[in-house]
Amino acid sequence: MLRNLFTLRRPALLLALPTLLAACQSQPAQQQAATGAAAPGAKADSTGKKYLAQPLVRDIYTADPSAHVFNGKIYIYPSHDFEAGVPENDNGDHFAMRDYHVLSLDSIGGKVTDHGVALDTKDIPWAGRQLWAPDVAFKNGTYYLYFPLKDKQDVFRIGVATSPSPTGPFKAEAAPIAGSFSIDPAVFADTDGKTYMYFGGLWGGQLQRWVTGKYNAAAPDKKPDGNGPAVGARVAVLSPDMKHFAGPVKEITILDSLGKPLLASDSKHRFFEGGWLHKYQGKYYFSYSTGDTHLLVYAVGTSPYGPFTYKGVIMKPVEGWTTHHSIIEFKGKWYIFYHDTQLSGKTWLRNVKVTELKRNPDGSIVTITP
Ligand code: FUB
Repeated sequence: MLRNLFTLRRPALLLALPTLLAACQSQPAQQQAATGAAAPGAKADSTGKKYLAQPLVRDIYTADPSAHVFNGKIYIYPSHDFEAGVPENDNGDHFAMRDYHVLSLDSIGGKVTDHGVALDTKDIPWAGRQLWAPDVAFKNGTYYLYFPLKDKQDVFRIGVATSPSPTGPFKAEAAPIAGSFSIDPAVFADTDGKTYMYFGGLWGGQLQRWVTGKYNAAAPDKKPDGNGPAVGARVAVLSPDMKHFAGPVKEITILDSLGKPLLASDSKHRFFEGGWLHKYQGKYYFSYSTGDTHLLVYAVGTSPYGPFTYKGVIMKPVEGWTTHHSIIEFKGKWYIFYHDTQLSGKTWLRNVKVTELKRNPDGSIVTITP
């Protein structure tokens, strides 16, 4: 995750909200409720800026929303941003998140409930720092929370924590998933019963340190560039107990319309971070953030392992450096959950939103202007 460019994109008017910030810093581990709605069209906020949707919660800062439908209800598993006071740098050290809250809602536009702290770094035995974008899966009566976190050697790994409830609290395993690395786990359960984890993120997410398959601490912490192949997201099938990789970690290839793998220099199309997999009419849609070009894009394939062929832009740049998304079907409609920086104007204090995802008759996704 590259962070210095955000200053170029920082809105001229920073919406500093001191009282809100104070509330976020002293966030109690208790139930809270706030409301938000998916807007049918852009609406202006009190500053006159127009946004397609409004923040789902305003009492805490939230980002990287992974949404799922469990028992007819929508649950959102976001990062919990807060003002850690860590100076900004390119590696994203200022994204120093320490816990997760789970949000839920019965309907799009309805009341959003914040269920309080679901997992805290202090309860993760192998924790170093920085609890980034999580995801959740359900199997055999248990909810599995997957989370990226730097270990005590400052290397991002992916951990798993379990709970009998979708809202937690979650209990972390003693060690991260063996063979896991980098950030942004996204879990997809296929119709044949297999479950896959997609993961990886460049720059601050450390994916470039793993290009040979082995960890290279000396790899420069910047995005790969040039005419070499793009660095792909990774995918691994999960074991029946959902706590291990049951097969090798594979790299995902994204092809252009001519069937050629995308190049590292193709920054408007290649994978950067925040992958998500959903299935629509039998095809696998792999969507992701292009990071430094600020787009959410998608590619389509016929296997959960890819290759996927690049198809287009899902969402144009949001306010803030970049966004991170998830896509779900709920009551016959498709929705995309994402974040921007409407509440704070600061790239490390984000707020999650939702809007409808529309498709053309051929299954292609209609580009959203947020
Ligand atoms: O929230 C921390 C990181 O920022 C996520 O892991 C990335 O996807 C980006 O949203």
